[in-house]
Amino acid sequence: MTTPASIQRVQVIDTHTGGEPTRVVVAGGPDLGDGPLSERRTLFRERFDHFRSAIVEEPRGSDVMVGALVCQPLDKTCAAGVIFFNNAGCLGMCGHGTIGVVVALGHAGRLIAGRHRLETPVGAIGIEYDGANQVALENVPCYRHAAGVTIEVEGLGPVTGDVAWGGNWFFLVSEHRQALELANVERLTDLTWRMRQALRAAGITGPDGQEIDHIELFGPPRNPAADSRSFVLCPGKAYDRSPCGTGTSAKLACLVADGKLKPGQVWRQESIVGSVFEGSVRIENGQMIPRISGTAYVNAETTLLLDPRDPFCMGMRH
Ligand code: PYC
Repeated sequence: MTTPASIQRVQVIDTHTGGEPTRVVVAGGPDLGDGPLSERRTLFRERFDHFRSAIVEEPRGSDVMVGALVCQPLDKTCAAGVIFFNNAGCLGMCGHGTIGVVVALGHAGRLIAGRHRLETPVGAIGIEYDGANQVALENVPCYRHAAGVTIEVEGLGPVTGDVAWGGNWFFLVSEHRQALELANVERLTDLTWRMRQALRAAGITGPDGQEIDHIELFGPPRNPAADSRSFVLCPGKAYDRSPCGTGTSAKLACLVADGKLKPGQVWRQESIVGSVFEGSVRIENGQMIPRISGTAYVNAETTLLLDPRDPFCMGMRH
């Protein structure tokens, strides 16, 4: 079979981390130059949004899919650079995605067992890889920005939560009277989406005006070995099937700030589908460094074809 030369070929490795998919672009992505990853992410956002949607949105992907563009690092102590994206745009960092990228690179023979560093647009992170499916990552520093913030949520009334950073911005709510069950995801999605809108309407942001675009609800775990169960709403309205690495980092920051967790103590966070991440923090130069570990599996290695004759080649919105 022959295919026209104008068809763009993109090599991907698909993984899932605790049920949450990551599509890792290992070849055929756009050339973003060799500047800082934060600048390359801006370039990607401004000039290659069609590529983002072609990789993660329908008809090749879905709202749940997170993409990871692997690139050359600027920081030569890093094994690779990575830019994460989803159906809503680019992410600062992505914990489940990092675990997926490491396992994908291991699968491709591009990373061996041991300690490495990965460069992301929000900083370099440390990783420890067992050479198979288990990855621990040392995330960017996490912190609680604001405690006990009350918002008025349409149809629900006042809701109080904390605003914290774990590589993305989170609003963390423990008092919500909702059952954190898969059977309840439509309601949980609707309520957390309304919380996000209420935060926006109230002008509650990160310290530099960043939107709080992830919402986390916490409740008792089902798994007796876990400390807590969570539901996490992502920016594009999909819910995270994994316990969310950046969200767990934000949770750790709040627990330590409240004196409920000590540095070095392990916290097991269960997701809405029952997958578990282990987390802990250590303090370095007064900053809280979260460590998150979990497992990922490879689902597919394939070549995506971007055929300009296809009316939905770049997704439904491009
Ligand atoms: O694991 O950090 C994470 C994450 C962010 C969005 C989806 N997963």
